[in-house]
Amino acid sequence: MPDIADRQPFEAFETLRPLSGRLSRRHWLAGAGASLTALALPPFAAAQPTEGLTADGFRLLRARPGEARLRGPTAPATPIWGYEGLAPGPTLRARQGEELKIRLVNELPQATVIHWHGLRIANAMDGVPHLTQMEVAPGASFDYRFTPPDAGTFWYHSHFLSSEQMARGLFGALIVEERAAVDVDRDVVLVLNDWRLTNAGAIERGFGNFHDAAMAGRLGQYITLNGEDSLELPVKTNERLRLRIVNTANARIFRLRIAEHVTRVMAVDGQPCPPEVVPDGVLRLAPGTRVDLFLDAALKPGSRAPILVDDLRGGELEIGHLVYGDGAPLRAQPLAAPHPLPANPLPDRFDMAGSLTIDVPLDGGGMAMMMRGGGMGGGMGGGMGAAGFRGHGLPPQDRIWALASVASSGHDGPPMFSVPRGRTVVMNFTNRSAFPHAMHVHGHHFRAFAGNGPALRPYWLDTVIVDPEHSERVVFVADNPGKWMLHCHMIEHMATGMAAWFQVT
Ligand SMILES: [Cu+2]
Repeated sequence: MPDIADRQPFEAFETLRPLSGRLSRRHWLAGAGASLTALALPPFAAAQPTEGLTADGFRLLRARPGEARLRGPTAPATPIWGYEGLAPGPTLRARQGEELKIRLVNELPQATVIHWHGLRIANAMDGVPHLTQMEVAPGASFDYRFTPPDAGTFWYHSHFLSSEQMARGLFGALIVEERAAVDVDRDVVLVLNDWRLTNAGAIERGFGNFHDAAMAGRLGQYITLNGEDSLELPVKTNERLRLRIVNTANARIFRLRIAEHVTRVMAVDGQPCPPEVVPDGVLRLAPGTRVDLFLDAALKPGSRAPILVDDLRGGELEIGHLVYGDGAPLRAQPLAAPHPLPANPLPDRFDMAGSLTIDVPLDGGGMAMMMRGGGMGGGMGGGMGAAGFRGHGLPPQDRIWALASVASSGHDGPPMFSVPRGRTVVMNFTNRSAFPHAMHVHGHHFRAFAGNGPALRPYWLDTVIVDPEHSERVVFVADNPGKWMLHCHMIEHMATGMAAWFQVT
């Protein structure tokens, strides 16, 4: 069990103990000649290009089979499913307050839908099968159109059979640009994912198997940035980069750092926060979460600095590098400390006295019996037996996890709660299982309390890590009418009961 008792003031950025210094050489082959294909864009590029749109103004997003060179440029490509056949899919760019029109065309052999993670948009566009729309059959299409209220870093992914469809590659970043330019030299999207591959490089099957579901979820043994085995990100001395990091993995929590650089968090889960230098440089990123960093490239021309993630065994893996050009610095000195990003129009007046408070214990999974000394009601006998939760929409053998003692598909049965629009909701998540969970609320951002008192942490979230034996108390104004899902973003946990929905009327 990791020691997570000592909370940093800036809780998302948990300190990682200094590591042994031995770096994996997994990528030693990939350094020379690796492609320079970071998704780097000029910071003030036009939001959505108008070319390539349908006659009625939609951008086509075809979900279809494709190939990706996940193991480097020389290894055989991996057959994937991706938007436009790419994994990650194309980075979509929108402008705050302007309508985005996307036509999903399903060229897969399965039905699918798209969920727009973190976007506070109309419920009918949220992309949750049965709750907000029916799944889109093979050969069919669905028009999504919405106006993002918030500028920031978001992402999109399949929300149908997602243990399989996300593991096959159906995800991508969605950037909503601020109305006014942000003072950075470049805007770089970094999509962080893990993949479980066979020796031959195919996507390993066994999606949603019982072992994954009852344990940490599906973890992959290959880690990519922007679908590349070893990303080379070119930089210039004294350049300021905005790095938009997105964790699209099914279940893996990454600890990520960029060696030899100071990084400053500017936004979390798409929402600006007071700029804060990351303690020890290590970000802890749950599945589904995003962090916007400003990085001032302070090394000499010709330098290289690794981008590292933990390997879950106390070591680190190199997954890419900042590669400094040999030319002159971009400017003589790095830029001064940045101003905060402009705030988004979030509902931040919490009526605590009139709030609806919901206790949501998180139960189930393997090892619960062991951990709880055999006495936990919802635990799994011998670590792997039937959990015995009552449930909605799931057969008994798939009821491995529960929210508030109910194992649900997340769209069947009654809502966990129903509130009138505008009411403040407090949710108290208590993790009584042996695994961390990443609790995600659709259609809303929330604040987390700093402890048992009234103080709030200085940032907004749409997904919060709840560690074993810990609680997280969050608050939001239920201001978005509709039927919204609430679930663990370890996708295999979601698919086996750790899901619910609530209604805002
Ligand atoms: Cu979970």
